[in-house]
Order: sequence, then C-alpha cells, then structure tokens
Amino acid sequence: MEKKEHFFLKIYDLGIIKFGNFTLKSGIKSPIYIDFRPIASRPDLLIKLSDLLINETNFSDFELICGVPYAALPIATALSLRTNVPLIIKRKENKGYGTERMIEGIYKKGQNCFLIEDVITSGDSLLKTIIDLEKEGLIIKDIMSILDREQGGIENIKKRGYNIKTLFRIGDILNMLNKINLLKKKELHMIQLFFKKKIKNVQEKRLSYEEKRKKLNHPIGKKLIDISLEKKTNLIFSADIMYSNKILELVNSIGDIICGLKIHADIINDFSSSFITSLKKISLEKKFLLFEDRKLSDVGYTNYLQLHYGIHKISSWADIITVHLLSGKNSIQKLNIPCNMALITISEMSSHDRLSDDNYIRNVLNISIKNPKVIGTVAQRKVDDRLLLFSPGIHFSNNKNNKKKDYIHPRKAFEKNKTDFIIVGKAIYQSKNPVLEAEKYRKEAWNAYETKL
Ligand code: 6AU
Repeated sequence: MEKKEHFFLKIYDLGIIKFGNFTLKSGIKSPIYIDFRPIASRPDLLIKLSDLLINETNFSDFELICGVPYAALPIATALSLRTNVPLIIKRKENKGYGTERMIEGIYKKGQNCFLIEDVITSGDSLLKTIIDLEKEGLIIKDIMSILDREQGGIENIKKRGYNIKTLFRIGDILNMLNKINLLKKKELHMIQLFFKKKIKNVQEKRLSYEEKRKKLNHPIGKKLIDISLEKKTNLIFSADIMYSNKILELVNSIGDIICGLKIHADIINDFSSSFITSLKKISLEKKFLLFEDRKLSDVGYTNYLQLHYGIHKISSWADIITVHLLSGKNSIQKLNIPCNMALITISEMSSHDRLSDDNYIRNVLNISIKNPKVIGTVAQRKVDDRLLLFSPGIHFSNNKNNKKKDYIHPRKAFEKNKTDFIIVGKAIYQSKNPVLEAEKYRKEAWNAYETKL
C-alpha cells in the first residue's frame, strides 16, 4: 500500500468520514461528510500529513503559509513548523475591536503565500480567503487541498488562473475503502451515484444565455445576448480588411447571420466618418453589435485619448472595445466610456506562444469581474460565469500539419472552454463563398452551444 493510502487509513480510523444524510454549507444534501478537525489532536498524524504535502510542493518558493479557516489552520501550522516558512492566520470574521485586522501575523505586500484547504467542494470558502489575502497585497498562486470532493471546486479555482493540487480525491478514496471492505455495498452504491451525478453536472453543463444574462448588469452585455437568442447566432465576424467598401459589401451579405462585427479601424486605408455611418446603419438594420478591436493597452490617460480622439473617434460609434490590462486596473477606470458602450478585456491571447502566465490571466479575470464596464473577456479557458467568454483563433481545419497551431475547432471552444461567442475572420473572408462559410460556422457554433445545455 502506498504511503498516502496508508496515511488515509489512519485518519479514517479517527472518524473523519461520516456516512448518513448531511446538508453541506452550500445547501447541497450529501450522503457523506468529511471533517479533518480530529487530526488537530494527533500531532503524529499532523507531522505525517505535512510530510506528504512537502513531497508534493517545493516550499522554498514560498514566503508565507496560510490555511483556510478554521479546519486547515492546524495543518498550516504543522506545515509551517516542518518547512520553516512563516505562518499567517486568516480570520473568518472581523473581531470588531482592536486593530480590526483580518490577517494576523507578520507579512508584507507582494509576498508569495502558499494556501492550504482541507476539503474542497465548490471552492467558495477558498475563494473568500484568496480575495481577503489579495486585498492585503499578498500573492496567491499555489494552493493545495487535502481532499477534493470532485464537485467542481478544483475546476472553479483553476478557471480563475490559480494552480491548485489535491492530495486525495474522493473517488479514489471510496474505491480504496471498498477494496478493503470498509464500506457496505449499499453505502458505496449510494455515494457513487451521488458523486457521479454531481461530477457529470459540473463537467458537462454550461449556463444558458438566459442564465448568463441574469448575471450581467451592463446593457450591452444583455443586448448581445438578446440578439444572439433572437437570431440564433453566437458568431462574431472579424472583418480584418483594408478597404471600407469591401467590409460594407461583406457585412451586407452576412449581417443576418452574425451577432457582432469586429473591425480593426486602424487597418482600413480609406477609413472615414461616412464609412462608419453606413456601417452603423447596416448594424441597426441587421441587428448586430459593432466591436472595435483596438486592444487599448496604454496608461489610463492615453487610453482615454485613443478612445475619444484621433480620426477614429471610437467612442462615438463602437458598442464594444477590447482592452489589454498590461498597465493595471487603473488604466481602464477613468476612460469616461459612454453608458451604451462596454469593454472586453484580453486575458489570454489565442497565439500558442503568448507570454501571459496563469498569474497574469488570473489578475485580468479578477479585475474584469470587478469592473462594471467589462462584459467579458478573451481567453483560452473557461472563465467565471459573470463574464462572457469570447473565443478567437477559430477554424474548422485546426492543427493540420501543425500549420494552424493557433486555431481550434469551433466545437472545441464550446466543449472545452464553454465559450459564449466565437470570433472568426480569415476562415470566412478568405473563403470562396463567405456567406456559405459564415453560415457553416454559425450553425456549428449554435449547435455546439445547444448540445452543451
Ligand atoms: O480568425 P482570424 O484568425 O482571421 O482572426 C481573429 C481575429 C483577429 C485578431 O486580431 C483577433 O481575432 N484576436 C483577438 C481579439 C478578438 O482580440 C484575440 C486573440 O487572442 N486572438 C485573435 O486572433 O482580428
């Protein structure tokens, strides 16, 4: 028997798993309840657990250790004693007097903190702790849970860009307990059924557009969804074309099939206000939104100037503009954006050699969720349900001969990333029959969305 399994049997003897009818913190009913608190009274097991965790992670990378209150606190303490990495203590609630600190211990802004959770279910308590630690300027990148109930928590945390690992998974544990006859047949069947159903729900289902709409506050986000539902299209056409008459001609013919048109105003040789007037007219007639893919990325004031001035005067016509957050959250805070215009952030580009790492992506996602002007983001992974996900880098013939490394099939964007909208350019405008091709993409993407509901 492996060292890990041997350890689990020892803690199992302490009664950390209880069988029956339980209501979890989230309100979910469960036939199983896992509680690691008894380990706090067994220093020998706390040491063993710390050593198992040390085997999984290189603690020389960390300046602090913190446990999600309260069950993980003794574990974090033991880990700190074994690794010599200083401990900080996160309070669950403010004590209401004295210093009113939420985090106790000695730390400073910018320190890299390892976070430990005992049992992960939805990941919600973990997220609360992460937010409080980040508010203090601490950097959370790596997290470890002792046991994953396999109910979506790990996925939930990963999609926000954190590295999270788990020592044990409930499925493996139940199999092991069953193998050595520690579970009654009926018990095992009930438990497996419960977890199977939950896992399937978490992995397979996605929110419908109607459900997503309820989570959005910005009128442009709601409008984009209304258009999609009405026209049964989640296709955004990327008209990366240098001549305005060509763009107008194409948009006239495929306007009925798309929910958005994305342009790069700065590549149009003959850009003019009359082009914009015509484009706006078609967008209103055929019902689609106008995206300017300007990818603002400068400091706040320059972004502001680029948005409102110059020959493009983007804020006077675009419904949506894309922005990078390389300059930080303040770079998009004072843009004076019209109320009927929204932002889409770029968390993760579609290019396979992109430079953004998980930490950067996580920061962009967090800023995006908190900024009321942001309706969604471009990323190559599933993101928080409060954001719309936009997927460029789409082509039917992805990855063939390694020539299209930056592209994925539209179905994959919905299956793997649970995207909301695909953005397609060359695959449509370089094809022999753009209308026919656009319709193929629309149909594929809409079916992919519907089958995942
Ligand atoms: O389908 P394509 O590759 O011909 O066009 C994709 C369009 C281009 C890119 O500038 C843009 O999508 N894009 C973006 C966006 C939308 O911001 C992000 C990204 O990660 N990759 C990408 O290609 O206009």
